Amino acid sequence: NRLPALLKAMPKAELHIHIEGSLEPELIFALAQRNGVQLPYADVAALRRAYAFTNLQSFLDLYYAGASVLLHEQDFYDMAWAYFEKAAADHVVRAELFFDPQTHTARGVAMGAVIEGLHRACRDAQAKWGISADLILCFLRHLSEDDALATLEEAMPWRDQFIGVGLDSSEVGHPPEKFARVFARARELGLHVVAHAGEEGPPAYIWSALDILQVQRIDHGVQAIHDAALMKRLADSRMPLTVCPLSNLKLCVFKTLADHNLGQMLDAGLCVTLNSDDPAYFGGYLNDNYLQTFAALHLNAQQAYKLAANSIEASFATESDKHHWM
Ligand code: ES4
Ligand code: ZN
Repeated sequence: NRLPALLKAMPKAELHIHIEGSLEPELIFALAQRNGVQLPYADVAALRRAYAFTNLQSFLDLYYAGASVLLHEQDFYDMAWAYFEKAAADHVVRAELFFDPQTHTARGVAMGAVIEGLHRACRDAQAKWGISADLILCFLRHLSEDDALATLEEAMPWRDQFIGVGLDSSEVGHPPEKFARVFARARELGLHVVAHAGEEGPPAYIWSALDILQVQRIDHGVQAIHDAALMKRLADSRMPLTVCPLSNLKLCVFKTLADHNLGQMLDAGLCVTLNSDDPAYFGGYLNDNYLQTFAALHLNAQQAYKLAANSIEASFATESDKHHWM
């Protein structure tokens, strides 16, 4: 059976990775020491033991605590560089990295330190491994739209160092329409627009991400399965869904990987892609997501090619790069 070798070697794009979610416990402790930040965990093993999540919020609490060790431009660089080393090993040719500036600026970290550190790592990854990489600035949906608008304005001096905006954090109770104005502004600025929708939230949140935010991709979107008209809309428009199976498993969206609806979404003709979300917290990078999901759902080589091709198609790379990778 040569499927695992194919899954590993295929050139693929990763379109749903929160770079703060790639921060491994070892790097969290190294940065805490370097920056003199106190952590409420004795050591790496104690932190790792705390990674037992019951839902999205139980994860987010630890994810924001972990990010508190990031203070300086070099910290952001080192975090992204560690991710690119994994991505290169997984044959990722294109990566679109989410980052959460509000998590950092709220602690007094300069916007420039965040964006410049991450952007420098993107450039160096291109030079060292030929990975095409860009940044997507995400708004925290548990905060206000005014806070998001101020964050977008604050990032404008670095407009050429990110390609789009996204929407993440606690979904239920914070529907996409809460961010209608800031997404309209982002679109006016020529930024790409994506949003998390239908991870834990209802199909209605996917409809409003499409119709009100006018997103170009839906992040997660797995709850679409409960709405036949929405499934038809997504299929007919070839709207990409950035699905993250190991994330869904760890956050108890599905009871087991065998229960995941990826196979049904592929069968329904959706433009599904596979991604790692927060690999340091969810137990695997991109190839782990491919390997474990294919094993659990008994997917085949044709579906492997389909998912990899979808990831390239759904990316915001140039048409010439896409052509080169297909
Ligand atoms: C996230 Cl899994 C997930 N969902 C929503 N927001 C997030 N931020 C980081 N990981
Ligand atoms: Zn996510």
